[in-house]
Amino acid sequence: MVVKRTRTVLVTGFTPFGGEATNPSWEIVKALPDTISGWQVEKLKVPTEFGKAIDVTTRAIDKLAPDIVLCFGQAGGRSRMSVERVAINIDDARIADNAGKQILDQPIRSGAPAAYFCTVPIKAMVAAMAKAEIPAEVSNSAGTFVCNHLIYGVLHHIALKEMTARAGFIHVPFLESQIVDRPNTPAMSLPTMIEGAKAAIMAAIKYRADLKLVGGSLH
Ligand code: PCA
Repeated sequence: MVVKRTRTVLVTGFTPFGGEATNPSWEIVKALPDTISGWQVEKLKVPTEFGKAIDVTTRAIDKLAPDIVLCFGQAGGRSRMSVERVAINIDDARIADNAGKQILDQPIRSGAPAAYFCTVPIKAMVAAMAKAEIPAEVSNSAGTFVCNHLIYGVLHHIALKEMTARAGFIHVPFLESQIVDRPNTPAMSLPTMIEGAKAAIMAAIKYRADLKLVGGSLH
């Protein structure tokens, strides 16, 4: 007998940081439905802290064995939903994290690869959001703060443990409430970003469900 297990996508969002009252990434994740395209959607709130962010997320990966891990983070100043292509092995923080730690020019994992490519279908995810009339783009840098740190740690963990999970990261703009006192700064509404997240997740699920072989082409 073939037992078909429910497939799972783990989605994460961050706690507010840098003096903000909210973090759109967690607001988006919190509002997602519990199933998308028949897959289970597991939601995790991640602290904006070096080290701890990776620990909390990799523990959830080990527990849930998700087929897809999609992390969200705020990128204030960006005007579009940005699907990240790559994570680099460096911490170099402009501000302190939520534990008061400001790491400068340190590798995340010494001796580990300089970078990992995200393993979700980034172009298909951008196209799915564009089709839903939501501004989206591919981004070639997730920065060098806790967001890049987290996705690097997740991709490294999956590689070391030889898991089949695919992982990616989406940076999102500020919410309107965050730019009230910031003229000329882009923002996006929460409902729009939730729709964008759903479209991106559906595209990642479709790709993962169609994938016959581990390690197939990404586009
Ligand atoms: N954005 C930060 C960390 C947490 C978040 O939401 C970043 O871009 O690194």
